[in-house]
Amino acid sequence: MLSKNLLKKLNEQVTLEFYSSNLYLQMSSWCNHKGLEGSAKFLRDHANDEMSHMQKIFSYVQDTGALAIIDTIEKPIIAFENLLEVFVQTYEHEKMITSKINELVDIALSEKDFSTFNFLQWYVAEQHEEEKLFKSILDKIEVIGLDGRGLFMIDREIGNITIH
Ligand code: OFO
Repeated sequence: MLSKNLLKKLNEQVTLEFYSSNLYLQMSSWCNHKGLEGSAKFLRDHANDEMSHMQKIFSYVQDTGALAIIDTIEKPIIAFENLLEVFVQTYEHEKMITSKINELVDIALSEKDFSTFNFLQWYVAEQHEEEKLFKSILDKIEVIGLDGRGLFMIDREIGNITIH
């Protein structure tokens, strides 16, 4: 059985994963609008991935016999300076999510809720991959640059990334 505090935090994470999905979906629309089809596809796929993160926690909360609650989902940012800003934002966002997951793990451990601790290990590994992925995109942008054909090349590269 989940403690009151852990239930509250897990439900907050459900809402946050919804926000992640909306953020990436909104970013994909910005990319599409700018003709950056590769990045638009990648971000749209990633938005779907975030929905699966949400669903996993939603189901876990329900499986414990508790009530999963979806709170108000914050409106995502809609305008960006350029593609670099989009991916700086994604990287910063993922680092924030990692800190929220770590917080959850910390609470589960301190409450000796080993079932939830075990459940959260998937998210710990996932966040490692997510940060690595978005950092690698930033590194690519830095190497290739966004000037002239660089933007076309980087967009194609991003479009070729497959989401696991
Ligand atoms: Fe991008 O990992 Fe969930 O939020």
